[in-house]
Amino acid sequence: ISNSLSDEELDEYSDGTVKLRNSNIELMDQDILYHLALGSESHDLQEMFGDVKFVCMGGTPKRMENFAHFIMDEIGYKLPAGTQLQDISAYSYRYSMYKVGPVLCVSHGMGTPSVSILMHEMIKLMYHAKCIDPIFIRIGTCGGIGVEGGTVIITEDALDGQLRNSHEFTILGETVHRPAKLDKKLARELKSLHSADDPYDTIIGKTQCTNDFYEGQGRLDGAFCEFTENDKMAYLEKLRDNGVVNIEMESTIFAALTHHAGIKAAVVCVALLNRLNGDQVNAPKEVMHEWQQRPQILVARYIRKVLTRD
Ligand code: R2B
Ligand code: URA
Repeated sequence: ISNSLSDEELDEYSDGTVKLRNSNIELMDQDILYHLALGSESHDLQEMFGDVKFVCMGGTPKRMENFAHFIMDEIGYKLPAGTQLQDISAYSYRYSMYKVGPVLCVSHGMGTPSVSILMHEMIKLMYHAKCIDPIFIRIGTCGGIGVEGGTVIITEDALDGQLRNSHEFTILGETVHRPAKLDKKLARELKSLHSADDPYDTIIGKTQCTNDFYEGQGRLDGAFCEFTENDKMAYLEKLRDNGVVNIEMESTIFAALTHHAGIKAAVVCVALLNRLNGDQVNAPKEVMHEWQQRPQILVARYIRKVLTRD
């Protein structure tokens, strides 16, 4: 496995474009981004994506399509006459991708493997397109720990199932850890965009990332459960005592791969429930829909701020 650039080199020589720590790619005649239904020879990636500044990702295709329409209004972007918003990756039948000027909205599916595949291809897309300083933001849902449903949570540190601030990879049969670091300044800036008028809290805290929704998050309501309610509560309280405010399923891989690529990133999730009160996600559909707009509203404020700043 060749790493063409060290961390220091990435910082020192950066002109803002994304460097790949893999010298194999530039030696290839073409690079097919299979799961995006794009390729470096079949498409003019620089022409299509060279102006991208923000890559927003979330679990479901519908949420990201909604976000694309929402951000279009928010930044006052007009699609070229006679065109409609299109799912650029429709023919991958895997992920969905919408482009609204400088904002790419991409669905990432659930859990580490799905996000990992997408991140490799999105980072390579940024490289082929020669994007300058793209920022990656995950807009997601989570379970709160001691935090009411509807609360917006910005991740300060992403922790794995064993509370390590890294993501564990298995590469050629070997265990490799990469730091799951997010941009602290970006997290603070996002938090500062909470408005006193927002009828909900926006907080910063640690996020635990698990490989499962049920047993992996200490739920009693999966198809299997071999621990007691007391075991579960003791565990969730231990998480809380360690500063963990929410649990989801993508933050460590998202943080580890963006950090490894030298890309600034943030994770903003809305809590669907307080896990100290239960396991079932049972808020009414309309309520949940409104909650899921909250991280989008915060991220839209950030994007507008940066676009008017530049
Ligand atoms: C939050 O919600 C999903 C599970 O319901 C998962 O993708 C996550 O991180
Ligand atoms: N997503 C998760 O991963 N966990 C929850 O409890 C809710 C949403």
